[in-house]
Amino acid sequence: MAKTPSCGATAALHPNALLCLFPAILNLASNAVISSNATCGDPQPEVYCKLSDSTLDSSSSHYDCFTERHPITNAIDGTNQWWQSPSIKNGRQFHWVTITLDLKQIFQVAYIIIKAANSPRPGNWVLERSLDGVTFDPWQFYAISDSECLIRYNITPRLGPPTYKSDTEVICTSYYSRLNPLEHGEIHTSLINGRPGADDLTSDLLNFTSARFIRLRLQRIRTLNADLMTLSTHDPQDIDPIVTRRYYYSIKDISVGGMCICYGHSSLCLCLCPQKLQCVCEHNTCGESCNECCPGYHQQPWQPGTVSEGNTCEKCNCYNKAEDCFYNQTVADVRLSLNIHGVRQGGGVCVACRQNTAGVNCETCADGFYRPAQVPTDNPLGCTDCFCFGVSNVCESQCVCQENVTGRTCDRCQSGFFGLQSGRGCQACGCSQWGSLSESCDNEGRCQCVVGVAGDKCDHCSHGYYGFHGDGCKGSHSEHTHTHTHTLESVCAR
Ligand SMILES: [Ca+2]
Repeated sequence: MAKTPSCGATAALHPNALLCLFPAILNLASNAVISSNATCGDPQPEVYCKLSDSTLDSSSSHYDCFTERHPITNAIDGTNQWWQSPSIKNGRQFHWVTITLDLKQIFQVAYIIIKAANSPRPGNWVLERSLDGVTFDPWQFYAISDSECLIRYNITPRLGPPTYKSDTEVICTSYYSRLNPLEHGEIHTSLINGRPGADDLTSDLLNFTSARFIRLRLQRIRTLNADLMTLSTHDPQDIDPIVTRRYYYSIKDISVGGMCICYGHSSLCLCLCPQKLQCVCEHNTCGESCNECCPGYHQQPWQPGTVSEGNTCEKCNCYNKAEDCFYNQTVADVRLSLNIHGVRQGGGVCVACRQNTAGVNCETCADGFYRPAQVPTDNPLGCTDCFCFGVSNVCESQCVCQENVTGRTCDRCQSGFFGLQSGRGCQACGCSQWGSLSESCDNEGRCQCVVGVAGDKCDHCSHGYYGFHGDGCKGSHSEHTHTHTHTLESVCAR
């Protein structure tokens, strides 16, 4: 019964392949919290008889639920002590008893084995499961007869030993509600084995078998056929108690075979004591259930391990400049991300690139930084500050300067400009084309004038010179003894 999904077995046959992993199956009931809404002897002492004691005369054996208690915890204590419900001598309502197990976290349940004690197995009942303890879904129906499956549960009975046509089929069976044996009968319910997805766990089957709460809703005690008519037509309290004291439920053991949900990425489920079990994740997966890729391993999207694929999470290529990354489908579609083999495959985007790096793979430099030629992408020094002057914050070894600004760091004006100011760039020198030695000027905007020319912009004759023109000013002449200077315009006007 306790069979790990064959994925694990297949992995053993192919030790070199990266295949899925499954942890061992544990008895989850032994750590569960169990409760029932009715127990023999609670609140007052109660006498009962056993169906297996064949004679019905008053000298047959009597027992009581006082000297020996039968609390529901006996059903998971690992001993032969048992839980017992009140007999229907106390009333018809004791056909309906509910037992609930809280596994305290969500597990994948592979099978459930229930062992009766001193009574036949329950007749009609529903095995249910829940993730939240509020909404319960049926796992399987059990009925005294095949016709009861239709009458009580509106389900076509599955004849013979239970079989399953789909991963999520909920069947009704009378196989485990038979009268014999009168004591110590067993109910074996398989939730994985025998279903189509058992060999390579499907998500449907994983969802179907996931549970934190398990509920047994017992709805009808199995009776001798001879008593059936009497019991169905009379109130039990009007029937001879020798008959009704024999009808109750008893369970000496409930085993819940299951495992941590690790999505095929763990072969070990460890106790994080006191009370929690957790997967020891492999394949670079993280999370309580190995349900996500570890930080830095998001080059491909997370997937559960399968028989054919381990689906190991793949490391992002961040050139050792980032610890984490995330997966982006668009980045994958347009092939922007390099994997660790330098191939554009996957959608890993590095997060918080260090050392002034940037980009999907931390392969470029952040604004204001550059990588000198010959320095490799994974160099531990990362990128170098551009030290650009002014507003420009972009460089590729050479800063990208504002207009009229030059220098690797944009720290000086281009020829013909002066007065570099951060954010404003440089002003034109405005040197006169005819009166200047060059187009450049000093930091105050003063141009270098040819002989005989003066002014910050070299645009008029100096004292003693006249006739400002294309070749400068002429020397002093007697007829030009005036002392004032001539502007270019006044000269041209002569
Ligand atoms: Ca027990």
